[in-house]
Amino acid sequence: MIDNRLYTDLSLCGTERASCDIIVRVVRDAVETHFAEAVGALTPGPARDPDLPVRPGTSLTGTRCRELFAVQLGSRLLDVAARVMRERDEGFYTIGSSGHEGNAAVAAALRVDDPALLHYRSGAFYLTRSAQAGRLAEEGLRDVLLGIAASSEEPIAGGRHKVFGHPDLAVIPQTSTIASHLPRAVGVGFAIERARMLGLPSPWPGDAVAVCSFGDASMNHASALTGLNTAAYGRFRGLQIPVLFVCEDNGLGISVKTPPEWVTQARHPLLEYFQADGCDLAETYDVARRAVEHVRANRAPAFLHLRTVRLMGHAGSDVEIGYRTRKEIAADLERDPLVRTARLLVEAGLAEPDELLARYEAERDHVLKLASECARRPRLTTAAEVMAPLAPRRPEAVAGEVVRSAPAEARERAFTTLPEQEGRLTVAQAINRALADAMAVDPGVLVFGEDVARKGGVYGVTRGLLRRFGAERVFDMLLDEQAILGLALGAGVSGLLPVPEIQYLAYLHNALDQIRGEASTMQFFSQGAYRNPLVVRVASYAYQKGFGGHFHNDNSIAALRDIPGVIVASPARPDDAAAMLRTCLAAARTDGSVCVFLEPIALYHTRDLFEEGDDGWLAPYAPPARWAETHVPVGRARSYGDGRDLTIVTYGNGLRMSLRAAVRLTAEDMGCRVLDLRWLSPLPVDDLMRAAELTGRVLIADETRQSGGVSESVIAALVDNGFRGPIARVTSQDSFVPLGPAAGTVLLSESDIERAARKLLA
Ligand SMILES: Cc1ncc(C[n+]2csc(CCOP(=O)(O)OP(=O)(O)O)c2C)c(N)n1
Repeated sequence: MIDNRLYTDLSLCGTERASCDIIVRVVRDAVETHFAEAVGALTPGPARDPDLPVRPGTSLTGTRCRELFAVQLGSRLLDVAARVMRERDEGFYTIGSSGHEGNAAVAAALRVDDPALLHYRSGAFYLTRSAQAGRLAEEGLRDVLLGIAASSEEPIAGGRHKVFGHPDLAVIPQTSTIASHLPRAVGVGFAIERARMLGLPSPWPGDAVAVCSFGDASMNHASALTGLNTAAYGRFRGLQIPVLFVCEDNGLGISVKTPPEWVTQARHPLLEYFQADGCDLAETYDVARRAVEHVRANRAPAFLHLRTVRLMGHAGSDVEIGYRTRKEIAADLERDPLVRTARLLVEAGLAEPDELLARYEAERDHVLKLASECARRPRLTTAAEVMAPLAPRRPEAVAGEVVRSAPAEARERAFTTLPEQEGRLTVAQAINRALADAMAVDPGVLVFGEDVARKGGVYGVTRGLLRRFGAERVFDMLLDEQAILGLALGAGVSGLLPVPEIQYLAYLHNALDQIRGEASTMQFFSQGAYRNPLVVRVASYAYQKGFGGHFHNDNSIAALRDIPGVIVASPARPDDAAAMLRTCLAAARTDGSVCVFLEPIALYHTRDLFEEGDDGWLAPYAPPARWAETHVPVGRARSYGDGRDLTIVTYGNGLRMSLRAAVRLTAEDMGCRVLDLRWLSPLPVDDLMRAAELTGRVLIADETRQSGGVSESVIAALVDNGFRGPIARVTSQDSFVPLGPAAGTVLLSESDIERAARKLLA
């Protein structure tokens, strides 16, 4: 029975550190005491053959049950250790798995090579899988304890976070953003089948099942709904997506109750549904096996609903008594899965209560000793150490990869006329040809998004790719940017090279977490063991003629530029667009880079620069033999003109406007040079400084907004690096872009640039 006195004390606790320590201890004691009392009271049954079912009607044998009890116990003691470590200031993470140890049976129903994306309550799953891989029990425990201790020796995140992950166990680490891994899990399931279909190598076997677990409250999240819906939609359309969703339903999201039966009622109707009492190991094992078998055999998604409990609160310092009744807490304890498995063993005559209690104590000592050892292991001590795996950059290797072109026959199949023989191309045409070239050389390149296949994109950029490369590699997705990016992340982590398209920049924002929280953190939290190479093409910026309004003319990229490690490319000209796309694809392949490729919609089909009919914005497509010399490394700008009076720093649409303004100014003896940044993250700081020093005066022409726009960083870079000359900037307004001619009132214009330049030169 739970000790009510202790919980009464708890309600008096404040949130000071000392009080928190008491809370942590009291809650831990309550769970441990309950285990001892409940197991001590069990009545042994007649001895059964351990090779037979541990209980009539189950497929779980006594031997397997004993093994799984061992990992369940290990998982429970990791939570105990996390709390003890916290009390000693040796541990930094106390969200535990107590009450969810039934997920050991889910792991047992899967294979060690089935890719797993796990909920943070997956201690028992992880330990089971570790044992399945032939590792010693102690190794799995140590992995987790090193994570709690934030030690740099922790095998996956190296002390950067406490996650479940291991490259040898096919466990892909997840961030703390609940549910954000479901879209990726669908992508992994999709990629298992797609790689098999295309005959491509994959880290996962062709008959693998992707598994993805999450809590009941998380199931309400938009990203979770995206994952569930995408899998169901794919299935509805006849696609094979072997993904098993496991909802571990403890009825709570921190303090908020999930209405009873909500998960059952709100589950996706098109997903095969399995449910089990997650506190009953034998039942969970039987049902999980059926669910896994369904997914594996049918290559179809399924939803496994496990009813669990949450013991020891949400995390160490959570004062559960503040929002739950004692009766509710006690009812959870009565369902303690560790006690339930102990009962299975005792009633099958496979263990004595005293033996299990002695084992608990011995194992507890062992885990706490391991915890003390782990707490003494090294931690990350410098920013350089912390950041080492963030976004590896090997520019020489990338340059080497850029020149890898498709064999002549493959190119001839890909193009009716080779693009280098087509004459001068527009930006849209150049990107289209570079995509085709990439697809011809690398069968793992997949192009997908909204309207990219049959229609060839709203602006025709992907036109013809479906016909040439087939529906397996060029396909339309359902209308959900999270689904598009999630699929890309799953494909990327599975060895493919996804090139998804986001139809308009504004719509990237409602799926940004897939880049911000998921894609960009993968190498950081796995020390490069897992990576998600990605080139997201985004139709971007304003100045569209005839198709106005904010959402088709968004000019904000602030949310992208502060994501550590993400490459933001912003080509303006056709030749740069093709070369920079090659660079991004090579960086993705070589370094696993996450690249956002911002395509200026208004320049897609632009032909002229200075005068009507001058074709000044067209450029020829470089043949593969010239890809080395035309290579544009990440972080290198392009300079125009040789004026000595003023440097105009710009990019995107600003380049064309600045070049036009510069010609007029130069004609009046005001010598201008124009610098196209081309890369907005990382900024080409060296080129910027050189161009600035050459004239001693800088005008920044920035089509993004005044607040949070690119110009802020350019000014900061100039000042930080010691530029002392005058600096001015012209930007768009801090406004959304209105429909029709009014758009011009809030957007940077050519005359703004010219006026500001004259002022700076006056
Ligand atoms: C997107 C996001 N919002 C909020 C949080 C903070 N948070 C962490 S866990 C949690 C509750 C999750 O509950 P549930 O999915 O039921 O899982 P449980 O903890 O009960 O296992 C919340 C709100 C988060 N991690 N991510």
